Amino acid sequence: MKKLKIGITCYPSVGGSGIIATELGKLLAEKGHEIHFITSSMPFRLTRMYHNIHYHQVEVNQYSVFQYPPYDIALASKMAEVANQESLDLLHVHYAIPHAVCAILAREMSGRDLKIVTTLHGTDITVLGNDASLSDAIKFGIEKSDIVTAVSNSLVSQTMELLKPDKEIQTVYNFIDDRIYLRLGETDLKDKLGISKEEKVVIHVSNFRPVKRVPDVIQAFARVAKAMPAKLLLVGDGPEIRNVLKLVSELGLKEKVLFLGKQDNVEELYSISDLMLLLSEKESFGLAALEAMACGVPCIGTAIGGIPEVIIDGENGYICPLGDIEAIANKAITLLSDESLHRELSYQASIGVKERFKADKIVSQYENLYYKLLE
Ligand code: GMT
Repeated sequence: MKKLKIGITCYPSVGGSGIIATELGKLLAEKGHEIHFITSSMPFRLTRMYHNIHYHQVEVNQYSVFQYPPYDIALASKMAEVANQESLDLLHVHYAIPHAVCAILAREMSGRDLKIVTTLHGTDITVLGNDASLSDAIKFGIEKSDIVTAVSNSLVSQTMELLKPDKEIQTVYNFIDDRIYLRLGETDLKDKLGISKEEKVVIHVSNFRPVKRVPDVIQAFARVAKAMPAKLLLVGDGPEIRNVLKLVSELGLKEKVLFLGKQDNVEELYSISDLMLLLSEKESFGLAALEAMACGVPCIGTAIGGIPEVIIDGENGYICPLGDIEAIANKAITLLSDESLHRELSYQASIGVKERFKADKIVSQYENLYYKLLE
């Protein structure tokens, strides 16, 4: 099969869509394709040198005539420039707006039959899709892309319901690189974090936006901590952090909750964790739950969006109604107090993830879409 030249655009800063886009680029490069990241800054997961991965920075100049810097126009120009210079076969963009719309403009500017694959990640639909000033542009981005994928069946249905695009949208699930996400052997990390051997470790990883419902995590953990010795690891940072700090203090949990901020090697933290809580009110997939499960951590999630496609109730964790703190805490306490149940769910978590969301399998699905498009 001919090796492809692929341009990838994503939000390069911390976030599930940036992680997936970057990991996809790295794995495609390992398969011999030539990858060109066209982004506003270096994707944060691009930590080592690959001879066949190139990075093209989008530069946005600030002129006094502009009230807002013209990022979208600068991105489209860069996409067209790279497409022509490098003879790209296709652009794979993550997020309908602005990225798909910029890619459509770039195709026009390049004058070439540049193919566009768009992957929807959630926020572009579930949040922005409800904004009347943006929904037509999102629909346009979807309809004018050559292929559109979404990261869960739930996101496909929500997009169809909300925007009614005249376009087929296919589910291509997010994936996990099981060479990185696996349960690491015994370390002294628990000790270093001041967690004793008998304490259970509950973890939550997110960008602390209101949709993540971190206060629900704290409330559920408060009940767990009453029932057994336990610590809560909070990983990430974002707009809700002050409210969360306040709640932790009000509930007298300061000694039991560790605020770890943004962390790169989360697999080390998952490897000392017994349970992950993902209690969001919007979540198209829940990549953090997938990463945790690959490290053998069962998850409790809400019956929202794509979460029930990742966490299978009673098999590798539990699904609870949104905001039902009692139900969440009861499930957590049952799971953490029953060693054999925990062992079984933990085993199923890591095994199931490898079967359903293994990187090789999902990356091949994207590759097949590219080849079909270029036939
Ligand atoms: O969760 C976020 O707030 C970040 C957002 C993003 O764009 O990175 O995550 C979305 O994409 C991830 C990767 O596909 C999914 O795992 C998240 O569920 C999705 N977030 C939402 O739907 C809120």
